[in-house]
Amino acid sequence: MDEVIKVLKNSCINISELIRNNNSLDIGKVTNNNNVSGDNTKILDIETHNILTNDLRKCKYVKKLISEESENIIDTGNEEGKYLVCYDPLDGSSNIDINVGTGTIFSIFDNDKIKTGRDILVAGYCIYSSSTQLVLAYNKEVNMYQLIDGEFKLIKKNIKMPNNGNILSINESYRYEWQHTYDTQMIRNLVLKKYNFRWVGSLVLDAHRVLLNGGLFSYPINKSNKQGKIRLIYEAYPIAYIIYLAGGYATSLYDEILKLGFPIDNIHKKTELRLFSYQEYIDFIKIRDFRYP
Ligand code: AFP
Repeated sequence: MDEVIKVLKNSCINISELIRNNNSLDIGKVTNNNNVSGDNTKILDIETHNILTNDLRKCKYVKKLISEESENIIDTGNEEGKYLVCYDPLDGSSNIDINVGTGTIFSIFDNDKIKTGRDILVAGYCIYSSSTQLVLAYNKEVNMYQLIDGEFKLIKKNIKMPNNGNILSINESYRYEWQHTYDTQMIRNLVLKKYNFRWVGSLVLDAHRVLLNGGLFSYPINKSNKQGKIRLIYEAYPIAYIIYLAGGYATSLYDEILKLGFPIDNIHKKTELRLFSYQEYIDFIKIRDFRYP
């Protein structure tokens, strides 16, 4: 396992270098292809997919790979391989060319023991923003590292989320397309409590804020995204695992994300995603289940 984590760390360092040393307008250009989810693929999406896929293929402990940018599961052909590694190589592609933060999200499973998101062995993400930071959930602990002088140095150990926050993170431009009123009611309640809005549009950064400062992130289903927009295997599961280990909550409307079955026959399946610290979770459940206030 340590070997696989080492490979992921190195790939993230290489991606960070690629982003910092190239013209963001060039690497943020759209290619002629859409990915399997129908998103416009940018040059950096492909380059980051290639870095991670080539590096992980060479690691003899890795058996299979699931990437946002590959239609099918990739078999590495490694005979000793034991692990499945799932990744969104570059989350937040719409932010590349305007130099707003992006990230890589990943998780590691034992390839022969996968039923739900609860079977994750390691989850993590790397943020490429004003600094490059890695968050790793491993051995029941969430730790945060920063890339300083070419190495990831531990800067925060055993992260625990606060009981509540003061930020509300939702793309309200879909308000009239939401399929129910719970989010609208939640927004009203939190605004009355003086919460402030923030929406980066890169899940990895919006989730990072919830992890460190508490609050709410919500991406409900809407008319254009009838199943939700967040990809279950390589976005929602790993973020949910990290938030959960740090004491927070990650759900769809009714289900815990980590309890959702692993969609092996539909690896790009999408879901709703809500992330909460404790107080916001309680508030949301009251609205959803008791129509309160
Ligand atoms: P990709 O950049 O990996 O395709 O994912 C972007 C994303 O799924 C997620 O990171 C954001 O939270 C969400 O899209 C933003 O969506 P909107 O543009 O609809 O606000």
